[in-house]
Amino acid sequence: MSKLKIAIQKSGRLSEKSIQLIEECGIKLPNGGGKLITESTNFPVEVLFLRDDDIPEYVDQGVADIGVIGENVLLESRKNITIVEKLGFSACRLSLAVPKEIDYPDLAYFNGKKVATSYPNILSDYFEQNDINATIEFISGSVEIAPGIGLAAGICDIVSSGSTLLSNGLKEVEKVMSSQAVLVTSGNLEAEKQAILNKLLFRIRAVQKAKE
Ligand code: PRT
Ligand code: ZN
Repeated sequence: MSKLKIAIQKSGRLSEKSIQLIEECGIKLPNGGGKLITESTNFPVEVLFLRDDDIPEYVDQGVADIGVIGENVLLESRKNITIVEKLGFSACRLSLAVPKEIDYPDLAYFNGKKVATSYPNILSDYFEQNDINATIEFISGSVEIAPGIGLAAGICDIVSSGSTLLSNGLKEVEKVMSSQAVLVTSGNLEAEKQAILNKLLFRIRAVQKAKE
């Protein structure tokens, strides 16, 4: 019998909630051990633990059947995979921010400026849609320090409470997108796997309903 392969984040902001979701669906996972792949003992699923950025590619290639990622990572990946369910956790937004002392007029402020981000695809689409001509500087982490060290005039990064921006002397000026954790699939599962996914979705919806 085939098993549904679920890719979740190995360690980070989505990990705990992803495992919790699986367990709340009554799916037992053997605990710990630092394994990268594990099987449930009472439901036909296999869980793959990966970096969140790699999940879209794994799902697109069919190495994993479904995955749990933030909408920001999904959109940035530009992969042809679809959301099957919004999961309601790890809510955040992707926003543009500038040094707090800037007298920010509107989006045109970014014309001719450098903006640092880990989300170059989403940001370039956003600038293009809004007719802004800015230079995007890709950095993979600690984006918030870019304006302070003179690398960029502003940044585009994930914000949740806003305290990271504040402590780096920045202020949020535009929201580029809202995000939450979502369940994704490539959309071409074999019948047996689709049936397992349907069963899983039924349980996820029941769990979510119970929380309302
Ligand atoms: O190692 P791996 O690549 O798997 O993990 P990662 O470091 O890329 O991702 P991780 O674990 O930081 O975040 C996973 C996902 O959680 C993101 O893709 C978002 O969808 C979601 N999420 C929710 C967040 C936040 N909230 C968040 N606050 N992702 C990042 N942050 C960071 C942000 O980058 C900034 O540095 O937290 C800081 C801002 O937080 P506040 O509360 O100070 O505003
Ligand atoms: Zn990541």
